[in-house]
Amino acid sequence: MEEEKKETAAADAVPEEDRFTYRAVDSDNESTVEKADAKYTADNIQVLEGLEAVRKRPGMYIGTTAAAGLHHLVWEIVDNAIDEALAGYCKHIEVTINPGNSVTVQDDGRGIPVDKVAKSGLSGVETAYTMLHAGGKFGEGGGYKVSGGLHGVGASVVNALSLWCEVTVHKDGGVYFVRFEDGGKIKGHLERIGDCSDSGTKVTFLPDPAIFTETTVFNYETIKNHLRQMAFLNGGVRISLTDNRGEQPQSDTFLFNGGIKEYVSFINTGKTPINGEVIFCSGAEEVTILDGTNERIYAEVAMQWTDHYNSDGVYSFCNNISTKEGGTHVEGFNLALNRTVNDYARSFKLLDEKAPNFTTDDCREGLTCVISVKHPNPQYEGQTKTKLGNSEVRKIVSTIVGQQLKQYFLEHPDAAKAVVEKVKTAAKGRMAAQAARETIRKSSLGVTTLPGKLADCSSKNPEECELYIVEGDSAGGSAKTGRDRKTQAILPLRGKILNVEKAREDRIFKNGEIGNMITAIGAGIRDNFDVSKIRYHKIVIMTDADVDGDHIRILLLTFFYRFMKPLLEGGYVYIAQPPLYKVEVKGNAYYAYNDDQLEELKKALDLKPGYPFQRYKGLGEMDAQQLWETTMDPSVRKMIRITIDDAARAEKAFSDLMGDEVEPRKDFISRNAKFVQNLDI
Ligand code: 1YM
Repeated sequence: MEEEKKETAAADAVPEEDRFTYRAVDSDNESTVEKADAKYTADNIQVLEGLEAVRKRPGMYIGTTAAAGLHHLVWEIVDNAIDEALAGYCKHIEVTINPGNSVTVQDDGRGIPVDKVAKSGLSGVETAYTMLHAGGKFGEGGGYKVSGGLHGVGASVVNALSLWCEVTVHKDGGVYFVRFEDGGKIKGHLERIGDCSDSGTKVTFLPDPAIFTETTVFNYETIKNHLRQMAFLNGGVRISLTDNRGEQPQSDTFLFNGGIKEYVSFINTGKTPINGEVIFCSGAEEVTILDGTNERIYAEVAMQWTDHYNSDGVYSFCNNISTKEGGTHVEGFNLALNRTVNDYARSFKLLDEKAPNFTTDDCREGLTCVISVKHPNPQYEGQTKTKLGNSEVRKIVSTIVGQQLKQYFLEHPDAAKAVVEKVKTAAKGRMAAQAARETIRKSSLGVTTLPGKLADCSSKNPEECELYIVEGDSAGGSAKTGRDRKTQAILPLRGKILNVEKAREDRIFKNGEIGNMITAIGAGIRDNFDVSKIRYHKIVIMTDADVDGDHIRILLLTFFYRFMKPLLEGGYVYIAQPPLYKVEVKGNAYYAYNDDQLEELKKALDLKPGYPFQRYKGLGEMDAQQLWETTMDPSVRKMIRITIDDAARAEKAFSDLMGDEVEPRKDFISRNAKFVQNLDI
């Protein structure tokens, strides 16, 4: 029985749910929207529609009813509180996970309006929570809704998908309360239940298990990561999270007065900056939107170069939503970055007159950058609707960055020169790498000469083929002898492979061990990597269960991450789990993969204290037969499948590990080592 556990190799930089961004699609109701609009403009309530629609097709509103959709409910309510903060009225947001998995979100803003809304005949709170598409603008007006993409539908969607939902508003000296049940039915109208001298909104809801059939259990880490990101993107707002489900409450508080500047520092933890502090550019521009009113588009960009070689460190957002596919804000940034760096280098004669301009990729090597825009009417495009399409944003971002980065360079000549040096090195590396890549391309086109160290398998069907990358020649020898020759290939690695996080690309290609891996896998690298060409559908990293083994494993994962990302995305990479102990009783061998198992084994076999057992210090101590029986035989082995769910999270994990500071690395390795030990319970 094969047991393969999924795990990500990542830490916690950017939240998981960034993978999906869902927005309500309301094509069915387009005509209704227009009619209703004309009728109800006075109150800005767009469509008064029941919540049954949401319960009937929850996926349309929250994307999925699996765990991501469940958490989406929290994001919706938090978004409303963040909007209130962005409007300038709220400083603190508290999220609490209650026993029983209801969630409370509380803010200290103005409180949702409690007055009657003429067109619905209900209070503002009831309107917001029971009417689909109730815009957020009844009452005093002020700041447009920027958080999330649902434009005010959030509250009613959450209510529709909850068993019950309670809203308490403190406003104008009164405490008001309303409760909804069974998917949003008002259970006694909004009522004044007391007096107060503060203001704010508190919402508690319990997701309906009839909708969330997969799970109704909230994940602390998921919520924590999301709230941290919200706190980075909305500097100055204090957001705290408490989990009261366990015996001991757990809690975290996030407050980043530096906003996205601090986000960049956070992502760069452990890396050595090239240009000192984080560079910050920001600005706003007035635009006239469809209904003739003027609104502002805000843009902020924070950036810092480090001595790393990655070129994927640009994270972009619109209205607090991650725009994974980029868009006009990123284009505007790229334009300005390219122009500013080239202009500076040329005007200070840092670039040879005859040399071609630096490319945008050259300028982005080692750059970590967060771009955040707030737009009253964002248009999303692309396959996953995570690409910002508004063309006016290109100009706004490029103007802001163009002017302010130039200014920064002029005021900080040392930083500017360091950046240009870095970009120059990147350009050189790019040219050297181009040449090296050409060599590799040719080699993978022609009759592939497989590396001499590779003991290939006989099957040519990649689906059943496995490549074991084995630490050390001696373990490699045992693996070669013990394996199933038909489906299992062995590539021994001698010592440590090059740290690709730190090394220049051209050096990476020249490294023998890496060259062997590229040829063995046979699908090229980077942009030319073609996952359909891989020669093995399982690539298994088999290292010793010690610190060196951990290190080699991480180096290999970093290599795959940088050069063959689709391998990780497709779940083709595994980590073998060799046993730690062997006990021999009456000629039979028993294996334990961790300390607990060893204890269980002693009990099960009824061994006297002091009965001898072997502790494996390395793979090399196992003979071919043992290695096969314990670690390679598909019918008994345990392996961990590595997947990368979130590129940014992994980026942080890898660079924490590979970066220049020792502490995060030690920390990660020990965490990681523990994680491996705890696996096979
Ligand atoms: C815990 C969730 O919803 N706070 C909140 C919401 C609103 C207001 C203040 C508010 C807005 C306005 C005027 C305005 C509103 N939300 C909605 C809707 N916290 C939370 N705090 N006065 C108060 O925008 O003009 C309507 S008002 F529709 F989004 F739910």
